[in-house]
Amino acid sequence: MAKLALLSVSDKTGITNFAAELVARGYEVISTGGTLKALTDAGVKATAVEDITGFPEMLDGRVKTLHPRIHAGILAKRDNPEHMAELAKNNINPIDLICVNLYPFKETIQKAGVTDGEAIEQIDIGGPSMLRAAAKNYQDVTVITDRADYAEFLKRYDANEVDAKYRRGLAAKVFRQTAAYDALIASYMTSDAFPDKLTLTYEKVEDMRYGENSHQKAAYYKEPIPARYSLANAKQLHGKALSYNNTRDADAALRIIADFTEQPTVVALKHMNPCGIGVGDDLLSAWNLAYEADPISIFGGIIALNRKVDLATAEKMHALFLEIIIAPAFDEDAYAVLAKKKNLRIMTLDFAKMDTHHQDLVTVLGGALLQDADTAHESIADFKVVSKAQPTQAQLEALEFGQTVVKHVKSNAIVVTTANQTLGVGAGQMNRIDSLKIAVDKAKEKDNFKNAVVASDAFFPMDDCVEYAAQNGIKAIVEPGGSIKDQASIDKADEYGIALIFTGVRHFKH
Ligand code: 93A
Repeated sequence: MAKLALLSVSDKTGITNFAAELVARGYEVISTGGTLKALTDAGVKATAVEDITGFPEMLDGRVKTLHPRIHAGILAKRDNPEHMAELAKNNINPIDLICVNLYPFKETIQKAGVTDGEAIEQIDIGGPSMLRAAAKNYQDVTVITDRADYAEFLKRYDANEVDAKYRRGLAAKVFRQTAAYDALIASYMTSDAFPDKLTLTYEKVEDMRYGENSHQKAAYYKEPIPARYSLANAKQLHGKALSYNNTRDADAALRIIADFTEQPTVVALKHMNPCGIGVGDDLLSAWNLAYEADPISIFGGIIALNRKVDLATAEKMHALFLEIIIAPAFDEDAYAVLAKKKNLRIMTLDFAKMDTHHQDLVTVLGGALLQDADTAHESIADFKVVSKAQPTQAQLEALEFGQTVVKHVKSNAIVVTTANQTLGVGAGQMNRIDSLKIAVDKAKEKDNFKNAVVASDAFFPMDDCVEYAAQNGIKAIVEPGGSIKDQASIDKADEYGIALIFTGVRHFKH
């Protein structure tokens, strides 16, 4: 009896050749409607599934292969005499090879204007059933769902190396594939932002050279349909592949720059924290401000710019060692200058305000935490002056800028800023006063420090922060408030004539 192969594929790339190679190796091919047509059109001999099942395809193709003559043929254990006797009794032939790829659900839901009905119709039922049956019975059946495996299978077949280990690997691939396929359908159908099961699916982009450190292995995965505004949709035009740390830093820079749309803005970032942010009338002046904010830390930094990069700005950046430059676009001459550095990663992304609701997932040992991303934004209208001193308009603008920046800094976070430049960033200290000291001491070096204000990501637990800020010449502070010792900070502000503003919104970023 000839070996049977059932071929049923939506993506027909390479299928006629694969089928012909199977026939050449003595297989008899069974096929469903569209696949059968492709094969017979190409002159490859194949039998219609209907001729095996004795049933026509039904319900607009919803029922094609869902039949005991197919599924018993796949699932029978060849070393189980009772299984084989049952097959024989019912005149069913065992099927040795299943080659199936599924209805294009992912591609369908991405089509503009697709209806729910059209999407639902692309949920494959018969395909996954055959794949899973064959994968369960991998000891006896070879299952192929990835067309990249066609050539490998034939090679192994010829070398007599289609062994159980190889078939188990193909089976595992099937379960990953059907799990991912179902996960996407589940997420399409699920409206609960925190469902009872997190059905994630990520696709490997690439293996990375290493992880956070060279002794750690790593790979980069992306969502099957990544958000429009995400690193996964950025285009790398030039330079070395992004490292693990680059990828996280670039993501952090993109999250910050998304909060600055109105004016030309440059974000310089190191180790997930902004080291300099400048807002200017043009990109060059924004660059100058971001650079001068911290000319030391910017070395080896990640730069995000929210406008098309011009030659003058490119020349400034070219003078420095930078890891990544990402912008909506580059002027041709600007790109030419930057591309002189072989390794510099030059990337583009269509910048638009990251206004869609999104969630962040982090892992802990044995679990994961999912939360809404911190997209809250407080502007001057949300500020509540709690001190006797009233802020000037200029101070209010600086406080708003500081408030926008500080939520992107690792807690405990303090930033000292003007209305268009960070002067000092205190990040990731285990107490607030140390962050404040780092930020203020750095800011004090700057000529324009006299107009500087302080923004804090969380409340002051005692009055020492206001005291230190005041002692060093700060005139206005914004913080969420909410400490049981708020009054002590307010009294201290009044003692020094500082304008103190509460927002009521904390922005921890751990
Ligand atoms: O509609 S189905 O869920 N019902 C089935 O019985 C069935 N059998 C195979 N989809 C089914 N398939 C799928 O049809 C395969 O997974 C494959 O993607 C596609 C191939 O159809 P055709 O050969 O007609 O192009």
